[in-house]
Amino acid sequence: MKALHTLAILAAAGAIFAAPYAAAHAVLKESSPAANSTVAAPKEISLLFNEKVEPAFSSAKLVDAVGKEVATGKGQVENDRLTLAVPELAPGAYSVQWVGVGPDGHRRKGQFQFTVK
Ligand SMILES: [Cu+2]
Repeated sequence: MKALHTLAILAAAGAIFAAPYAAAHAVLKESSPAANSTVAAPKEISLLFNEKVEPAFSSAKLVDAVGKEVATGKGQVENDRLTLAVPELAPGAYSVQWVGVGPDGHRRKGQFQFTVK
C-alpha cells in the first residue's frame, strides 16, 4: 500500500501546484466600457487585468463595426491597468482587442465588444 499512498500524495501536490500556475496568466478582470455594454461615447478605454502586465508587450486596439482600426493613442500601462485614449467615437459597435503579457512572459489575448449609442 506504500505505492498507492505515494501516488495520493503526488496527486494532491499536483493539484496544489496546478492552481497558482493557471492563475499566473494575464486575463481581463473588468473593463470600461464593460463587455457587451451600450454607453455614451467614452473618452478612454480602461482594461483591468488580474495581474501586473508588461508595458512593453501589452497592448490594446479598437476596431469599428466594419473591422477598421480606430486611430487611438498608445495604450498606457500602469501595473495591472491598461488605458487607451480614444478619439470621439461615432455611434456604432466597436471591438477591443487586447494582448496582455504577465510577469512570467506568457502572452494572452482576447477581445470584447461594446456599443456607442
Ligand atoms: Cu503564465
